[in-house]
Amino acid sequence: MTIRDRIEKRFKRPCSVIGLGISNLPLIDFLLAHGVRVCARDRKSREALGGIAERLEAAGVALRLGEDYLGELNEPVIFRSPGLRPDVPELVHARERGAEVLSEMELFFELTPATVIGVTGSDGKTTSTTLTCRLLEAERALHGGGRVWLGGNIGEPLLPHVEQMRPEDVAVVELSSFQLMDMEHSPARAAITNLSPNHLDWHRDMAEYTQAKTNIFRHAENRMLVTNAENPPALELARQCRSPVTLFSSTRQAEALPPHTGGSVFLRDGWIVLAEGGEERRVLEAADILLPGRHNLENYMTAIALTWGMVSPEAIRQVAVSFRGVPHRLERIRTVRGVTYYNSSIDSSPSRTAAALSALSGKPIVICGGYDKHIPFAPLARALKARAKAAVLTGATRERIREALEAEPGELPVYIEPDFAGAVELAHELAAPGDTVLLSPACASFDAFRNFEERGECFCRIVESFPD
Ligand code: UMA
Repeated sequence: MTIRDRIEKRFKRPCSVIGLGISNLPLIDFLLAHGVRVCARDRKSREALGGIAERLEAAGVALRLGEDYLGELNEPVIFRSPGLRPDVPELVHARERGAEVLSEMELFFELTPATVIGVTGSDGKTTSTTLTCRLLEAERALHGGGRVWLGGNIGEPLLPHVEQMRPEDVAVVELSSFQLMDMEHSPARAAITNLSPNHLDWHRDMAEYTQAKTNIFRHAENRMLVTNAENPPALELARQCRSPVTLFSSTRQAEALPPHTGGSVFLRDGWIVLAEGGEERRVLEAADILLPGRHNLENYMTAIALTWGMVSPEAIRQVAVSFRGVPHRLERIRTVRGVTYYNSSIDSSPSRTAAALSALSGKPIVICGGYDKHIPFAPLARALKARAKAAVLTGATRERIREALEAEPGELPVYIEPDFAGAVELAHELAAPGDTVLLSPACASFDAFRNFEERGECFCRIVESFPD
């Protein structure tokens, strides 16, 4: 049966899609393209959605927006956005009356013929996910094989591509606790990078957050789990896993690891070694890894364990010597005269800028602004007031962000420079040794660039041109 037949059979009646963000807008397009009728819901008003409501209406979607967006939730199938808690009373009632509640990610798992590799954890999941993808791509370039797809919480929904996927392909997905919380599928190969308190504004407590992560290995498709032997909460969780568990450690060797059912990845004589079934294999010389720090060594261990048997040491080394980090996402460009520059051009919404600010230690000078999506900037103003040293505002939204900053209590030096290159130069002039300059626009780039990559590359070029 083709995917089209499966969709037509499964979704005969209208579906509800709750939350009109990165995950669900492509989901709605996918459902519409397959003839499914959709009721789209979001707590935001029509105005706050900035053009999305009109586009959906024109495509024949029924809308329910604002305060009562969960009213009359009568559809038999309901898609939940990651940000919406699965236990809000309306969803609980819907389940009680027999409705099925699922997500874009679950439908992807259900439909994809590709082998799925999934990564979750409190830290390092984006780098580990990206590395896993890079290792598989390097192997494919060297020795052939199926296509490699990268997506999930990393920001790229994969469902729209599912019809192009083949059984020989591999899909590498980053999974958040929000996505995992009620998931009834698991990836074939799974990793939990580590566990530490996170998202406790959304999860009830640490126990709920931790328990959500178990869905990455709990369901029938799972064949292996990889986790960090040096992280007691992750190790504890791995005890619940029925598939073989591979442990990695950047401080202990195989002999010293706690008993476990799968392989071991560790350091011996400066090499990353994988031991399995009584055999040891040197995989990569740690000194070859371009990315700095122990946490990146652990990210490599995660990716190596996840792709074991799928990639050659040659492919791993190629990636190690060339991979400089996830481009445009908190990408450290250079330190010049004591000032460190980060490119996070991918941050095209206030929430992404807030996340970037909370990931950096210290208070950076932030370059913000760009294309106007007519979204509210109060959350951005709050994040900047709490975590920035100064803001340099540029692009089409500069005045709107300035107004939002003026309305927010607290002090923050604000500079306006309409031209993007001028804004980068200005941040450079303002910075003193020890400072950090962060490009995190909180807006899309279309006012001045073709896409966020072009904007990030422009930033990097200017930063590279600053004299030592
Ligand atoms: N909404 C409601 N009611 C709610 C919650 C949300 O109506 O109770 C609406 C919002 O008004 C908004 C829409 O739903 O219009 C947004 O949906 P969302 O917050 O569920 O997020 P998406 O835009 O779909 O993006 C999500 C992830 N965001 C969250 O989990 C909060 C993105 O991860 C992810 O890239 C994307 O799906 C694709 O899979 C972001 C993130 O911060 C980057 N993730 C957290 C993290 O990594 O730590 C979990």
